[in-house]
Amino acid sequence: MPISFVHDNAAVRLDLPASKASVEIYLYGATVTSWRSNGGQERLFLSEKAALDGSAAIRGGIPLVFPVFGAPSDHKDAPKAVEHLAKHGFARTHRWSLSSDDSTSESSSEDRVSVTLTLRSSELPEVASSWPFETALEYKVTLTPNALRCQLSVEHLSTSTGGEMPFQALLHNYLLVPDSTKASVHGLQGQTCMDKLRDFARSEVQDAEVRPAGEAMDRAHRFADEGREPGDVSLHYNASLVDDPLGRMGKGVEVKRSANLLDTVVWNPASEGEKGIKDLASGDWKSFVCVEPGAVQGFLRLAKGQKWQAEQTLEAW
Ligand code: TA6
Repeated sequence: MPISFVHDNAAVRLDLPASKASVEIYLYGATVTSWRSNGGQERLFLSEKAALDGSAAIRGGIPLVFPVFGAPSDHKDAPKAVEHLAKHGFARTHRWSLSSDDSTSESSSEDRVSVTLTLRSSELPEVASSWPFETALEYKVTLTPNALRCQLSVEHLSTSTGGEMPFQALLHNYLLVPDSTKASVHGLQGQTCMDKLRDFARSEVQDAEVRPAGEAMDRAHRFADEGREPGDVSLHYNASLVDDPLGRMGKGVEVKRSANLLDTVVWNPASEGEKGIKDLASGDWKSFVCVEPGAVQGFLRLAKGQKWQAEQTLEAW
């Protein structure tokens, strides 16, 4: 079966047996927790200490950030409507539903399989007090032998009683790496970097590669020129520097995205930062670099009845 339920029905799994590619998505948060590309190599980091019982956001994989990135107070321009939201919003901390559309033959073939999950804010009683809009989220995940496509749609329902809906969104990819001190992120040169760990200081990225190199990094990047597309960003494992004698991991992961995801956040807590994160085990910081496409500087706005769509494709190379 290309689509099955796993982990006591808490997650859905897609399989492409011929290529040994697979993906697992927890309904809680619609969080992708495992992506194995061609040959079966895992590409995402998932903490051994991650809560998988719906008691907290899942540490690892691809948590979905919506409708605010970080704490509302991180944003000078945060609209009143997001003021009472939890860090990274509510999408990652609620159980989504499986859409019935994926039972069609279109959603699965020998080299492609998809599933769609949905979440409606009006069905989440505890969100109603902090989010005055009726929002319908749809998340389609498509697996092909060497890539994972994640499509997010945000609809501000016409039945909503609020005015324009302000929001941010981001795909918080925890990319598995053989050694984060050796890994580098390419494609950010010339972008303006906003450094959360240096009081949100701004500077231009001069180098062709950005390396966490063992120091905590928490930065959002975007081109300063209005309307300039972000382009693709890639994570390089720098395999020649790390212990991967069989070369099983390949060279890295390419992060492609729709042009409306203008920001790329790069995050690694390093050894110091990791100590404050209870669902990371000691040394986990060496196993991932987060490369996160999103729209997180300033707020997008949707009028009632409007839909916003964005997507990323991760490709192993
Ligand atoms: O994407 C980077 C970031 O916003 C960091 O500031 C860091 O806090 C990280 O996300 C993880 O956040 P979490 O709420 O999952 O601990």
